[in-house]
Amino acid sequence: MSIAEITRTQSPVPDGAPESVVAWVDEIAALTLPDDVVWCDGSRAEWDALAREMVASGTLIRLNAEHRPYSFLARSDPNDVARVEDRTFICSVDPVDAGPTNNWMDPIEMRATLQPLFSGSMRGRTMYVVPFSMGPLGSPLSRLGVEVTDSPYVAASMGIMTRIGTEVLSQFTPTTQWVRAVHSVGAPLSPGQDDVPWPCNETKYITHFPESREIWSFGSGYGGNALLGKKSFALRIASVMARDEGWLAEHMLIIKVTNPRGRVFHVAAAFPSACGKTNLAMLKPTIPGWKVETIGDDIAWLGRGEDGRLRAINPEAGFFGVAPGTGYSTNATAMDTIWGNTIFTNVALRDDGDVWWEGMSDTVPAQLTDWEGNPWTPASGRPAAHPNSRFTVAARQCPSISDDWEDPRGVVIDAIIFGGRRATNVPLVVEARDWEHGVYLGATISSERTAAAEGTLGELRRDPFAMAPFCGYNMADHWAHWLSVGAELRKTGSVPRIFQVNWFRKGADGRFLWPGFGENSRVIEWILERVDGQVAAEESPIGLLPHAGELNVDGLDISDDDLSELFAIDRETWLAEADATSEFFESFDGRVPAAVTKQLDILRSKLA
Ligand code: OXD
Ligand code: MN
Repeated sequence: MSIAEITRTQSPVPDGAPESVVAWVDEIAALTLPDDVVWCDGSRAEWDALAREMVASGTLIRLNAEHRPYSFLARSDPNDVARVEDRTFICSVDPVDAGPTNNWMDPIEMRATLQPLFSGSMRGRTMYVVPFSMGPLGSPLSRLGVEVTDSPYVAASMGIMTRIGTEVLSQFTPTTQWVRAVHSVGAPLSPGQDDVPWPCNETKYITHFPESREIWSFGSGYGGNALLGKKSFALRIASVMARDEGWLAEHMLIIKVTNPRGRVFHVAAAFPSACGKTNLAMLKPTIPGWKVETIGDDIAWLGRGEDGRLRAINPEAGFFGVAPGTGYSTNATAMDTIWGNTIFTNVALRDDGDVWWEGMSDTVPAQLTDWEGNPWTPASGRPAAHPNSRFTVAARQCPSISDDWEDPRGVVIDAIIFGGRRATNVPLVVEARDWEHGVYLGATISSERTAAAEGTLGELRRDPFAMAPFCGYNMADHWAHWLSVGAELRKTGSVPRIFQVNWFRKGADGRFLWPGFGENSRVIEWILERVDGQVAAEESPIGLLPHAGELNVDGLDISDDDLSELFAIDRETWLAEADATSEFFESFDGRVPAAVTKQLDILRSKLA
């Protein structure tokens, strides 16, 4: 036994803590050698104590309660500001199981790499043990995990983003398959050494072992690198669990939509990062009689319910939203959600003790303290808030949260939407001909890196199913899995309809053709009127389009020319896109399912 182990104090292990968890916590503590081990109970008192300690240590700044009650600002290390995709690994036994869209490393080699990094990495710190549930407690769709972390910021954030603590521990049974998540900022303290407000390490590893359902994250305290319930568990590991168990873990928001006739629908929608998912999740329709309520803004777990229908839960309990660009004119609901009880990270601080970021208000404050803690004025020539600065807030605080957002059975999904950021080619909305065509639309989600010149195709950044950074297994197998889920759903005759949307198409003059934001409700209207059998659609080579005049543009200032450009299909650029897609499919070494490549043949023949 090492000296560090002898001097380590340990908070009592909660009564009834499962043996497998206790044994694992002991094992990780023996490796990382924290000074203390604290089991989080998830209570308010515990969160308050964590916040108090972080204010005392300088990790959090308490905001002026008059403006932002019980809210805090964290400033990260300037080198630890975002997810690090090039340091994110899928360590499957067989490299083919990671596929060409992931960084792969042999699990034995990765364990050997991580061992010396984690050895003693928590010295001088407290290790928090955070039992958490992804999904409502007790839902058949929920899954359990335990994250150990040496960051109080991560422990407190997990308490907002997931359901944590004693109640979660009571859900474990001796046979529960739970996910093991180890997180260390990688900054051990020697006796007497002063800490810094945001400890981290230049060396970073965000690693996933899909076969053993383990996550090991080293060196970063930021967002998805560290709040391991989110991208690491709920997408990368969960996508593998879902493949093995017959469900889907997807990078999708979920909304409930009520039409003027009072019919209720639920929609799941996948968009790549930075395409306005949180805005759509909190959409305020501009068209009369329509209502949108929020169930989730980032991740959906979908599975076949006992009734044979596709049902979904939001596995998270909070929002980790991008602050810049969020304001009363773009997302009033998000602004009303973050009135208080919020942790802000890397936003700017106002002189009155409130926060600010670019896009929060039309008027820019005359002076601020920027996200790095330096004085800032509009003349500084740099953003006051980091572009990836965030708010962390409980979902239940959202004024548009739906009454069924924690329904343990999940909500029935009526329509699935895939979106990308496309300057050219992709119309405002297209309906897939069938599930297989829908899978093709998901597989070909992409964004244009550079604005294309007129009549050409820009360079495409492929982001299939908006899962490129998040799929824990071979992406082509993910498409095959979608096909098999569709086949199962078809047996009971209730297959959700699939649509593709693009809010970002530009005209030849480089202008966005569609106003976006609240006006996107018009597209949701067309989609759900299709689902409800109220409108017809027109065949086109790329799918079903609204009949001319059937997209509701009442009261919208959009010219007929812009409207027809929004739906224009240019044969040449679509053939170029088909070529680019077939090149992309080739990168999967023959693993792309035949039903997906067949869609490419259908597209080409319809364009001919
Ligand atoms: C996110 C992302 O932070 O998708 O949600 O990058
Ligand atoms: Mn996301």
